[in-house]
Order: sequence, then C-alpha cells, then structure tokens
Amino acid sequence: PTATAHVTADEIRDRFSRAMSAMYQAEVPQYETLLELVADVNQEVLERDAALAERLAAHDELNRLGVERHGAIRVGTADELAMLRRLFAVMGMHPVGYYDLSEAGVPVHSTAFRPVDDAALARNPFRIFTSLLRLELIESEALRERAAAILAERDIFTADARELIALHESQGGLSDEQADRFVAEALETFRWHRDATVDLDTYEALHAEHRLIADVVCFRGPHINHLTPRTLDIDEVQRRMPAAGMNPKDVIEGPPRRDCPILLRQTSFKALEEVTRFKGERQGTHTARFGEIEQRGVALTAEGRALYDQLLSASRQQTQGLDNAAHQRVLSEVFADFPDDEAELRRQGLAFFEYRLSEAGRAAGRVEERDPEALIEQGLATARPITYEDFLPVSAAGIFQSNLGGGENAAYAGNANREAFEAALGAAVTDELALYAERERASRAAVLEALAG
Ligand code: OOG
Ligand code: NI
Repeated sequence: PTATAHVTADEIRDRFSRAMSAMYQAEVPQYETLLELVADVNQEVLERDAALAERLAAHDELNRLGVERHGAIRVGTADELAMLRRLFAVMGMHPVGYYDLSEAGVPVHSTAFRPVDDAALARNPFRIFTSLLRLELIESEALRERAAAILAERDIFTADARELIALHESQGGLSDEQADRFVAEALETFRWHRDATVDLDTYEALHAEHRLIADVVCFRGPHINHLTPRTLDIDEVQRRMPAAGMNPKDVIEGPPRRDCPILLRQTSFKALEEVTRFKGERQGTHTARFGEIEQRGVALTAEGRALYDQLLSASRQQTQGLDNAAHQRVLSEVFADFPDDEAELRRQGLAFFEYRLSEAGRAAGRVEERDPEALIEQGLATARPITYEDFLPVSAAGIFQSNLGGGENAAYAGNANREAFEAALGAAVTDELALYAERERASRAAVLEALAG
C-alpha cells in the first residue's frame, strides 16, 4: 500500500477551531470585541505577574492561551449525536464526562468533546459542550411527536462531510487537502440559519414548553451558540464589559476568586435577539447566541469536588438575589473552608497535581526518599496544578438560564440517565476524574523512577 501523508488530528482541530472562531466573529460582532478585551486583560496580567507568565510558559499553557476556546451546541436526536461523535473524532475530540442538566430544570443531558492527552491539550484544547434534547421529558404527547417529526426531516451534516468522515475512518486519516475540505464542510453544521424550518405558530408552541426546545427543533442545524475565550482575570473582564458595549449576566458562576484558582469561573453576555424568518413569510426573533468567558483553575479530586459542591450549595441560600460584588463576598466567606494553598491542597488530596523533577532533581543521581512531599521540600521535585479541562453542571445551568430568560422547569429534575445518553452517543463517555488521576499518577511514577537511579 502507498503511504499517504496524513494531517494529524491536532492539526485538523486547530484549523477547525480557527475557522469556527472566524465564522463566529463574522456572525456575532460582539464576540470580536470580547476577544480583544480578553486579550488586553490577559496581556496586562502577564506583564504584572511574571511568576504566572513563567509558570504558564513552563507548562505549555502560554501558547495555547491565545487559541483556547470552548463552544456549545444542542442537538435533537440520537443519530445527530452519534454522527457528531464521529465528526469530532476526526479532530481528536472525544466525549468526556456526563452532565445532567435536568437537575437544573433544563431538558438536556450533555458531554464535552475534547482532546484528552497532554500534547493534544497543549496544542489546542478546543472543546465543544454538546447537549442532547430530551424529548421524553416533554409532557404533552402531541408536542413531543410534533418535535420528533420535525427533527426527523432534517440532516445537519453535508453529504461531503459524511463522506470525508467515512474516508477518515476507512483510511485512518485525511490528506492536507481533504482536511481543509473537511473543515469547510464540518463548519456548515455549526452555521447560523436565519430561516426557521417551521411556521411561527409551531415555533411559539415549542417555545412555550421550553425556549431550548424551540432552539433545537426549529432550525436546520445546531448553530454554535457561544465561543468562550479563556481569561486570566475574569473579575477584570466582567468589570470592563459594559464600557465595551456588552451586557454581562449578573454574577460570575463558580468558585470565588482565590490565590489558588480551582475548577472554573464563568460569565457571559446576554444573548442577542436576532431576526428570524418563519415559514409562511412571517418574521419573528429568536435569542440563542451569546458570548462567554472563563477562567480555569486546578482540577479537583472526588473529595475536593464534594467539598466544592457542598460549599457551593451552602452559599446558595445566602447569595440569592445579590449583585455580583455581594455574591462574591459571600462566596469568599463560605469558601474560607476550602484550603487555598497548593501544599495543603495536595496533602489533603483535594486537587490534582503534575510532578516533575527539578533541575536539582535531575542532577541528584540516586535518591532514597520516596515521599513526593519530602522531595518537593528538598527541592528535587516540583508539583504544578493540573488545569481543569471540563465543565460544571451548576454553572452551565446558570449560563443556560441567563440566556433562556429564567426558563427552568422543576418537573424535569431527577432524571439523570447516563445509559440512555451513551446509547444515543454510541459510545461510553470517559470519566474526567480518571483522566486527571492517571496524569497525576504517571507523573509521580516518572519522578520516582528517575530518582531510583
Ligand atoms: C451550554 C451551556 C454550558 C458552559 O460553559 O458551561 C456551557 C449551552 O448553553 O448550550 O457552555
Ligand atoms: Ni460555555
């Protein structure tokens, strides 16, 4: 067989994420403004905090900062979700995590398609939070059937995208030219369509059940609904958003500001009201697309996550209805119970770290000590926080709701169904905690092995 030179999955993902960003900048001009604001603030943070800049550079995070984005889409059927899994696989993006949003009153469940290994994450950690509509949670049988019938009529993929995905699977990769064509064809799935596939009455009936249902069912494709750059100072970006012409949601979701950032903090600007043409020549509007920013911190272990969830729910009563400044103040008080010191986070097993030999460690030769903490104290090893690459269901629900006008339906709650999601996906989702644990374990083992001589 002749060896065709294949483009790497990392390269295809990088091209795709850039194409997606360019498309969204053209579609949603405020997104371009947001990118500029985030780039300015990041630059200022790096200039003022040399230690942070050095650390990000040493751990392959400085380069990715400028390209780092996540986006989100919502699809309507199992077939659409399963095909997306194959599409994202071409770009080295695999389903990680199961998120039950029914708990927060939103009739979807979700996963994140993202790269999993260190090198791929360092190159471009592009992620797409992907939700599957749960028609089975709609109470009205007539509406449920109507929605299913509308969804059955559409194909969200181009014929060429389907062909190139199949080609990738059969030949194990794509050539340079095929990769470019794949990116162009895949992009079509995520494009905004101002023509709805239904008449205004149908749209309104679905909208009345839940805005999200109308968003998923009434259009030709799962338009990308936001792209999120990563900032190094979310409080500052939030502060500057109004002056830059953006209307931020009331509060920043997630943990409070800390010396050792944990998990993920997020905020967004409100969705745009966009002119939509319905069947039968009628015009209306639809709000779907918004802008979001995020600041990422260390990934937490199961114990750390349990403490986070506990403190977050403890703070919920007290933060009800507060503005962002007061909300953050209360959160900081409640989170005083969460250690804010790297050594303490390690010792208490609350967060994941990656171990490395220090310069001295590399020069040390054989060392008897086996305790990583002792090795760090002796200057032979270092530990750096492993960045959280995933999402938070409570924060996601807050983002959904700020853009759905408080659309929350308690009747959806208590319906986690990972098995059904995986059956629709056609694959199991990877457990995100297992990925972080393995990274930590492997890095610690490598340090100990090197010092064993
Ligand atoms: C997804 C919202 C979740 C995040 O950052 O938590 C999300 C959506 O609105 O479709 O993107
Ligand atoms: Ni998001």
